[in-house]
Amino acid sequence: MAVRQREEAAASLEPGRRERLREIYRWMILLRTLDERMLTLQRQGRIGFYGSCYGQEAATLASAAALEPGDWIFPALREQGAMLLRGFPIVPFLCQVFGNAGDPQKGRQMPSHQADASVRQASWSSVIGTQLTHAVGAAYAAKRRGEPTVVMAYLGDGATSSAEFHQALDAAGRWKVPVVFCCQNNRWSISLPVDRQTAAPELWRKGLAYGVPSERVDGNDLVAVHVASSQAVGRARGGGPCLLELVTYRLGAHSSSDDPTRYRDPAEVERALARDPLVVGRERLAAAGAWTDEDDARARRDAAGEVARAIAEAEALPRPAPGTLFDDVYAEPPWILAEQRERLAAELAAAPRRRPGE
Ligand SMILES: Cc1ncc(C[n+]2csc(CCOP(=O)(O)OP(=O)(O)O)c2C)c(N)n1
Ligand SMILES: [Mg+2]
Repeated sequence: MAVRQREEAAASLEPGRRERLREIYRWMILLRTLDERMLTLQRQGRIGFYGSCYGQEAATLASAAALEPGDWIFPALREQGAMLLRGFPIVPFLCQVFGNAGDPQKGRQMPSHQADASVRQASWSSVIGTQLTHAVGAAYAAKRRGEPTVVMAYLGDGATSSAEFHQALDAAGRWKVPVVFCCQNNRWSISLPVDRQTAAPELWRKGLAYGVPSERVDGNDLVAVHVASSQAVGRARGGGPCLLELVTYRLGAHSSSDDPTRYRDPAEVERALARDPLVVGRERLAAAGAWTDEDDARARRDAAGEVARAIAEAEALPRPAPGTLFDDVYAEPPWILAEQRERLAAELAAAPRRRPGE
């Protein structure tokens, strides 16, 4: 399949899709608000680490919004916000970043690596590319069981140079499994620009080598992303894989541990800001009469209030209880762990202040 231009799709805002697009745009505002606040908290020392989606809100949310509740997401590094759109509550989402008692992962995972089976989202894969073979495995299992599940597997431009990308595409093409690969080409892999990373920077073409229908989409246009993703998910359900290259831009730092002014020309970022997905999305919706200045003001006000309330609630929670260290590993803990848990409880009861940091 050749690359398809999405301008015609971007212009089409049929009534059935209108409300969904407004909803996605509200989530984009909420995610932007959340990322800004959390990066401030990181600089204030209130959280240790944060990975932001800044500039990639349309690519993340408008693609995930094409899924049904029973479908799975195997994210890369920027798609945690999809969990919120798919119904995961914001307070436990934030508790994961604080690593506190409200964190469903009990403080054991690196911050920003949210995951929850209730919304069928696997963990952010810190090892670049490994989620792709897992996603193909999950899609293969769904196909063998005759389940209608679609798996959406995200990756960055950098991940297209990983061995797993090629293994996953090869297997998905061969087995015709229901997986949609969403490659967020944000132009950078930490400090390496995409044209220095690969001799074939039109990443969508890499899918064709494996017999996987592939196309390039404007990843900053929520309408284009949503239309392309909905079609891809529809084709995958009961059908085969496809690869979408969502062309976007990482407006922020790689993570809270990175300083892009060391390697990136600020003029490039200035140019990219003209195509900020929040700007593009607002123009798209407003041009179709689907978004007003009042809608915008209300959405921003609501997002600021909701984020502030959620942070206050999450930050007030204590650390995970030390005994939770022993949970979730064995269905029936072996005697040696049961004994250690009892000993820890006894020691803490005798000297409760000996917890580190207290
Ligand atoms: C296998 C592996 N190699 C290297 C790294 C270090 N690393 C972390 S993020 C990253 C860049 C990822 O770039 P990309 O796939 O484009 O995703 P983006 O960060 O742009 O969303 C690298 C090289 C890693 N985590 N895993
Ligand atoms: Mg990248």
